[in-house]
Amino acid sequence: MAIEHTLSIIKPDATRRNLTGAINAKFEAAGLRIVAQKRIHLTKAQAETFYGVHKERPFFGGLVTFMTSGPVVAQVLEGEGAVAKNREIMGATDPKKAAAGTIRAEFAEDIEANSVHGSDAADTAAHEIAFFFAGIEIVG
Ligand code: RTP
Ligand code: MG
Repeated sequence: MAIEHTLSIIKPDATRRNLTGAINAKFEAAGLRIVAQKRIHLTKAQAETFYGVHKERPFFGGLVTFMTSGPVVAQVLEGEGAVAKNREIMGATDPKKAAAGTIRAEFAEDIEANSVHGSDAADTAAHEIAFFFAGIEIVG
């Protein structure tokens, strides 16, 4: 399988509980390399743009409020089949449905405050990485 890059975000519920290292340990144990990383506090406009695909969904307003409620850690993960592998390590959106051992099963508070974001396909990964990082910041 090809080496891919995917965009990951450690969400405000997880940064607040000091879980950045524990989550990164899971990525690294699974063979994903963190090739870029930065801690930022998203503005409302930035969160609305990033999650624009969901703007008609009933949870959009709550999601934007949550994603701007504290700092996030945006990161680029590199590895074989990184997009699908990261989604597997994250687990289902709703932590009640997430498989044992996944990040969301272990750390998420609920379906909204679910600790991590991960790109869902190669094309969205490229778009989402470019939203947060310049090429010069990605060091494999
Ligand atoms: P993500 O985009 O953050 O990686 O999560 P995902 O693909 O598993 O879930 P998605 O359907 O794309 O939803 C994006 C984020 O919106 C919040 N959400 N809240 N209250 C709700 O019913 C609800 N549903 C989704 C979650 O933070 C979810 O990760
Ligand atoms: Mg999604």
